[in-house]
Amino acid sequence: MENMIFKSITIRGVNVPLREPLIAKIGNFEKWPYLCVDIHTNCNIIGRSYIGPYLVDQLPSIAHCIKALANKFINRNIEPITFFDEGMKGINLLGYKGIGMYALAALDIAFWDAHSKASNLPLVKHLGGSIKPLKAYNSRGLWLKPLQELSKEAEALRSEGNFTALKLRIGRETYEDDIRALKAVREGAGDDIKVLSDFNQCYSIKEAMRRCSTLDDCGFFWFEEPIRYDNYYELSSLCKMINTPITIGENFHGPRDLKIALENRSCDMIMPDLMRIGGVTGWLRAVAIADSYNMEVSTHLYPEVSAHLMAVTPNAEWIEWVDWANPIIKDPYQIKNGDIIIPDRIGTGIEWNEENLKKYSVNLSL
Ligand code: SMN
Ligand code: MG
Repeated sequence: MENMIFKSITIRGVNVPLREPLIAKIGNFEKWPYLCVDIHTNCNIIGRSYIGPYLVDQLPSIAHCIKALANKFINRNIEPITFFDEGMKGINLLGYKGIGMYALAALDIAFWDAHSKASNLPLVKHLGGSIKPLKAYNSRGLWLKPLQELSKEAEALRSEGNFTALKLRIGRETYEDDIRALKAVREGAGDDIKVLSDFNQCYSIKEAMRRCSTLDDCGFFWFEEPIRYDNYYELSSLCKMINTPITIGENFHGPRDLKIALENRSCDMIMPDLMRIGGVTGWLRAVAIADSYNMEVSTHLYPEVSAHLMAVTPNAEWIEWVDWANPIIKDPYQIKNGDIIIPDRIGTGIEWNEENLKKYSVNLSL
């Protein structure tokens, strides 16, 4: 296609009830807020994206930010990388992290969706990769809830997609409780299940050193975010003393954060978040840096678009599977034998469940 011109944008907010509440050290959630973006073009193509920026009260401010950034590109030929670089200049005075980056990511994903649709290819093929099954772990449960509930839940979480790995939230009152939680998960899901763990930044460095040493070699597959996410220096001392891989990355705001973390040897594995890393363009740039460190890469949330990207990511490891966006997606992605299946559709394959977008609508005052 010669030219695909960006004509207008629609941004809709929703707050979608979760099947069960999320209880983690970072907060408790009963609903999950999303911004759903549609990029309209001069042809029949619509580019779509969603971001889930955690805080429903912030949806209007982020939506305004998306709209202001989008205005730069109206009536121009859609060129996602050119737009990303201009978008970065556009958020310079706001700051490269936080809502500016979320807004840029939301646009970038939608532009790439449109761009791959224009070449009549799924995003992964448009990027030069192939459609293949990608291994996923089930992350949609095992919150900080009573120990006696974990076993049954672990069994159910494993069997709903024949998963080989689950994520358990830890940082309970005592380390014995965390070990009991791990045992309960294994009882329910089987001894061969891999158990990834997430502390959600709950410790000081001293406490993290104590906890992680005690829990080291208990069989956790990784320890995620034991301390504040940006204490790279302290994270590096933790990495040196603990055998279990330390994983961070959901709080990298743009590829540069990843570079600083890796330069400082602050983790053993990474798991960037599609929104915070800067969408498709941010992801591609980030994993190129990770590759130069031979770093294994997993994902954080956004399994649908992340699956396309993991198929072109060097050293790709785990896709974090959550089904929280399923209610807003027309044909939700499927899991088979623990793998996420990229649908054979052009673009990212995301279309909206219009009924639910209406049902869970949040006013953005745009
Ligand atoms: C997480 C994500 C969303 C809500 C709470 C906790 C977590 C993860 O950090 O890695 O899934
Ligand atoms: Mg996490």
